[in-house]
Amino acid sequence: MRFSFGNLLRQARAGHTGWGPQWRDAEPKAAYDVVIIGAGGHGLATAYYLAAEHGICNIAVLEKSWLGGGNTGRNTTIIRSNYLCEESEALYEHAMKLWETLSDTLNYNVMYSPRGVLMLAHNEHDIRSLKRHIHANRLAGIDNEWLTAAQAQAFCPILNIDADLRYPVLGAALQHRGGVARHDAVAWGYARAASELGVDIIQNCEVTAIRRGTDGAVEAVETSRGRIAAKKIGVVAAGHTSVVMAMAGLRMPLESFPLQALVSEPVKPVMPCVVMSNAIHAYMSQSDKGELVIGAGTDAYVSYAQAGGLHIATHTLEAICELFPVTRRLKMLRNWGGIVDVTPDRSPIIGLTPVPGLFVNCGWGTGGFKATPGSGHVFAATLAHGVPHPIAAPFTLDRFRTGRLIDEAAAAAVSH
Ligand code: FAD
Ligand code: PYC
Repeated sequence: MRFSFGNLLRQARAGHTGWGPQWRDAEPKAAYDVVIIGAGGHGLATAYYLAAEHGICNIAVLEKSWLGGGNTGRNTTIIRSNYLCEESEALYEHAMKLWETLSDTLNYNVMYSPRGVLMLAHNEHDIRSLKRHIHANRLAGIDNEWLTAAQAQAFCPILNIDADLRYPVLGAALQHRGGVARHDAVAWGYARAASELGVDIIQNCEVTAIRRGTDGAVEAVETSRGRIAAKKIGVVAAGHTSVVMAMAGLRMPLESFPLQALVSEPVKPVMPCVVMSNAIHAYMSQSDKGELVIGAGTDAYVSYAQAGGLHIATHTLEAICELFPVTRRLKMLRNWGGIVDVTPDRSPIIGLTPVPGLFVNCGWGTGGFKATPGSGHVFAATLAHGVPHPIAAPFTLDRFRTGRLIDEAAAAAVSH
């Protein structure tokens, strides 16, 4: 649903009178069919699809702080499906298709804007890697095309393609259907829609322990607001997955890193698309408020600090000023960080665990926002049926034992 006064009126008539949180804040009950740990976009989407598509509504989504306050509210909202491996193409394309109708599905404007994502090549290696992705994507029916430097500049006129740049632009891959959405609207939209279907969303409720019965299966969680029983638990606690899974005695193949971003003061529209560069660790788009949204690579060291190293932001801004000289005199308004959990093959883990009743959805690293609808959709089916949804099936925890990895290091698009 696009913004229009007609749509506003429709929302008002349906009892949704404003822009912002309108879900029901619930008190915890003693027991639920399913407990989801983490009220980020993925956890809320999972709860919504469980209720909407599988008829399971006796669900609690437990959040240690405020809804959407984790990576969902901290990311730079880039959406694309130009990944390399067939398994990932299926997953991210599934999400992309859901994005296209998400505002209608949720009756909430998530401001999805497919304005095009341009990924720059600065050296021979980048050219080969991006072209390999383009060929793989086109074989799978996913749009992605090669542009010369001049064509890239025609698509994004403020891009500097001078040959004497430190990292000259030699060409770019363009996914036209890629773009951005409004991150907090995604969290709020899923929260409201799930809440309307009877899901309990419980904020300020930190899970501190996972209890297992004599058969080893999960039976309850201990929280800062008391014990809650459940036969099925879904862990969707990006950045802290290892901590939560350790409560059930499981060690995860994950490392947690800070990833940071910043926004400039608002200016008139200057940036028509998203531009990313893996080689120089910087990317930029423009929000609907006019702020230039700029992102950096991860810190080099593991940490749970929700802020990245200042030297990383400085390096990113140097690169941005070189690529987009028009930004040189802009003031930066805000800088923040989130904690991303990264797997060895840079692909997520979605599915069952060795503990009966315990399911996990994690390891999205620097790139899980784009997957939010698809991730929630396939994880809900997996939780409902107790077997992996076909699209989720390759993304097992078990692949780190069997060696059937899904290497997406080059598609991750942000240095990590
Ligand atoms: P979160 O939104 O982090 O939700 C997890 C929730 O679990 C949190 O709210 C947390 O408080 C809660 N939690 C943790 N422990 C507990 C506990 N013990 N009890 C209860 N609750 C708990 N991805 C893209 O696709 N495109 C981008 O442009 C992009 N840019 C990014 C930029 C930055 C700066 C960052 C940090 C990330 C970026 N990402 C991007 C990655 C993306 O944000 C994440 O992969 C995605 O948002 C993860 O969503 P989630 O719902 O799994 O996690
Ligand atoms: O996955 O596209 C992405 C992304 C961009 C910035 C951070 N992640």
